[in-house]
Amino acid sequence: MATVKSTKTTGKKAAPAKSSKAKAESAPAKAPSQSKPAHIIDVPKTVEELKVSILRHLHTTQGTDSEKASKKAWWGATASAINEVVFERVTQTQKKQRKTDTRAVHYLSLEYLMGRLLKNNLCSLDLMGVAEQALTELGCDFHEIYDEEPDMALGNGGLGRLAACYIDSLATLNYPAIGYGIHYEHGLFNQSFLGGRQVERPDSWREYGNPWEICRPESVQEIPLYGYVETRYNEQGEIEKEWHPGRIIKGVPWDIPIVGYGESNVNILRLWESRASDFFNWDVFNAGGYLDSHVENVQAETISKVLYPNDTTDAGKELRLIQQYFFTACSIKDIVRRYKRAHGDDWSKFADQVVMQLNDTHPAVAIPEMMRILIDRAGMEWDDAWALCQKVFAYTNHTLLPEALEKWPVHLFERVLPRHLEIIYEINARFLDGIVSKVFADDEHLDAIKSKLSIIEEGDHKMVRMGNLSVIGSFKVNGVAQIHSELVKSDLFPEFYRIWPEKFTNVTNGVTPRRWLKACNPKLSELIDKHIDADWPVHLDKLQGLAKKAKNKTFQNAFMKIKHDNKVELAKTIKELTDVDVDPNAIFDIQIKRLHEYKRQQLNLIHIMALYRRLLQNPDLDVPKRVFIFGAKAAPGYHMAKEIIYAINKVADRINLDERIKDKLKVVLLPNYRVSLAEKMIPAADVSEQISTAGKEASGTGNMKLALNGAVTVGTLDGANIEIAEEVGDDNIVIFGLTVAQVKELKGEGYNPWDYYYANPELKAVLDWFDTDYFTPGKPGELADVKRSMLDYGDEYLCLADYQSYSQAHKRVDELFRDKAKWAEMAIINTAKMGKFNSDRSIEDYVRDIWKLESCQAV
Ligand code: 26Q
Repeated sequence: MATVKSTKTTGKKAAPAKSSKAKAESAPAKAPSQSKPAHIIDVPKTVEELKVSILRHLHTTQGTDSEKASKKAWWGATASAINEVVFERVTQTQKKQRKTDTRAVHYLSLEYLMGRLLKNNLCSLDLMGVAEQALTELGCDFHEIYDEEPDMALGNGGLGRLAACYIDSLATLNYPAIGYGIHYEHGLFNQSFLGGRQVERPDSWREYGNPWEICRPESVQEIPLYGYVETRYNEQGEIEKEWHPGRIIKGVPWDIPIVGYGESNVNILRLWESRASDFFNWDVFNAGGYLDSHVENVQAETISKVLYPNDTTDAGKELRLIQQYFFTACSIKDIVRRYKRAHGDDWSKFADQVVMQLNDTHPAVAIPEMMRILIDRAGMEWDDAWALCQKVFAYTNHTLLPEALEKWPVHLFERVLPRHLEIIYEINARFLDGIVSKVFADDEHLDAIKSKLSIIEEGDHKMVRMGNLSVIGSFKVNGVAQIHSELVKSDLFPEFYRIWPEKFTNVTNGVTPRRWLKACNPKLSELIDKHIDADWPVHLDKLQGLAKKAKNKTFQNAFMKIKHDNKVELAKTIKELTDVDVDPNAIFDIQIKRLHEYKRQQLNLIHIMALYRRLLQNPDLDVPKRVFIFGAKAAPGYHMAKEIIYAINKVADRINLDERIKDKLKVVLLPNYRVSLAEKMIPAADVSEQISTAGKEASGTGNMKLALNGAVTVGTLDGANIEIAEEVGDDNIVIFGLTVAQVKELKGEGYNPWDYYYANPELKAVLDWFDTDYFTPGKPGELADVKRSMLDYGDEYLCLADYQSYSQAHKRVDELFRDKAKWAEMAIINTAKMGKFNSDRSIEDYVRDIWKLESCQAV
């Protein structure tokens, strides 16, 4: 690697330019600010400045030099150089927000699936061209440097990635906001395959440090756990409660700057790391318990050790409840501390300044925690405290699946959070005796209604229902797509909806176009720049302007050439990861999402097997070549999901090596699906598989990312697919399968998958294949569980009922793909019509209907 050398750009300074390339090349000088405080160094803006800064950081931050630096060191040094710009903006943003003392949203989420930050931060700062040139001139391959960055995989899937998109939009739109979460030592596990079976290994994203984060010891919090509650009378003869915790845990905040796009704010994602409290352990230590104090340290540090890898509930796990309480309590203390700095002990403005968004029920324990702070700490009366609480919390529901609704055993709650359980009982009693008794006074089923609405589920094992707590304690409850929000009202919380109809609302999800188009698909972005205003990344509706080019041959060719180039790149990645050769001229049909029976990867699989069978019967069958590409992690304890992974891999092995079908069909399951792999797959997709059973997928967001990059959706009328269909029009999407109403009807009649099995010989033959050793030589029946799930176990997700329609949908895809012009037109229309699904629109919806924030630009 080279040292800094004189280049064409030496001495030139940057100015606003249309693209970062332009900026790198031409740069009139900008007068240095006279009033700049002495500590502020010039932030690197030109190629030459950035090179100097990278080299400086190679020495000072990485402790190496350009002769011997590893790629990791170059990446770290580049990130540190960029931080000079970023942290300057953090300070400006915080200063401005403190000065104006505006209302802010506090996004509470147990998950943030951030992915990598370098490329996105460069893109937001319009420094991509500058950085790429600087790294090239320093003798580095910038692609390789980008690839050094580990993904920040602090989330499972959709909900975690949504949080990441939302904090990006909040910063871009200059809304005062802070994201709170957990600083997991291990994010979502790394996945590999051994003999086709999923193997999980720990993810250690921070093993070699993380240049983006900064520790804030001055904001450490102490969090109580366990112990008992003392009830006593004060001097006025009133009852007072005091929680005597059995343990104190320390929460250490790490701040990660969230860089808004363009000239906008840099907000903060604050992640809490758990540590043993020095204060608490000192006693144990002095009492001669040196070893015991270390044991306590280990227990304390376990709290933020690892992300739970389930995307439905992990029933009754104590550590999970402690994680939830730990990060919510730290966050609320942080929020209250900041509020008190401006308002002292006057709580009257709190609800004007603070709104907390609960990302699903995971942080719902924030509600009793806030009550505890107000009553036990601030000495507020119950009614005043409750009135305040109900103005502060809003709850987003992300699922209708009954098994995914969180419940905690009462006895566990009582042991871990004794005071909170008391508060929950009190909230519940007042709710049931108050508004429920009033609204349903004349209902003959009042008792049944009460037991349904109660926060406590009665029975042999009493449970705390976090969904009910969230609805009762929040002023707004939203679903994440229109149909889902309707089902939240009609099926999930119908009685709550009767009590508070105005509480329920919808905010359809969205994705950030900065990461999911501009940064991940630079060629398409450049083409778009040439045809519409270059500010489309912040005004995504402008993509509409491409629709009028959809039939234009030159534009079609340019658009499809880029798709092809992206497919060539993905084919290389596929080769590297799986050693399978795929033809970029084939249809790239992609299903990327967590593995779950309701998402129906198994439906995709049986259809692939049917295609294979048709080809075996007639190898000359005139069908377009197809590559089916999957990316999916299964929760380590989810048996059937792991069996489906194994089945996909086994079927793939057999098909990919079968010369009889002449490469007309290929199947790959790419290992370790994650944000950075998604960024390579999505730009290369022709077809997007969104095939959940209608009514099961709350929204989906991969559907939006794929369509945005010009993929045609094959999908059910579920979640946001419905709204995508409305936007692109029926001609530009391939819809199949039962509707929500039809699913309900069929289930109501008593669904019998065997009827479909016997009625469709192809389907029967495919399912029977699972019993043989065709895909698992010498081991017949190894895949039989997958068949059983769709027959003996009742086919809960109606794969067989939807099979025929799905197969026809794919025949339609074949026909459409043969007509190159038609396909190009569809792809272009998909990109052009995705404006609605950008996360800036979602955030504006939240701001208007729920958060009521004012934008406050600091930069
Ligand atoms: C809960 C308790 C214990 C352990 C794990 C969990 C847990 C963790 C993650 C439960 C659920 C999740 C994640 C859910 C999720 O990602 N839901 C998805 O959210 C997306 C964003 O709204 C939607 O687009 C998807 O439809 C929805 O499935």
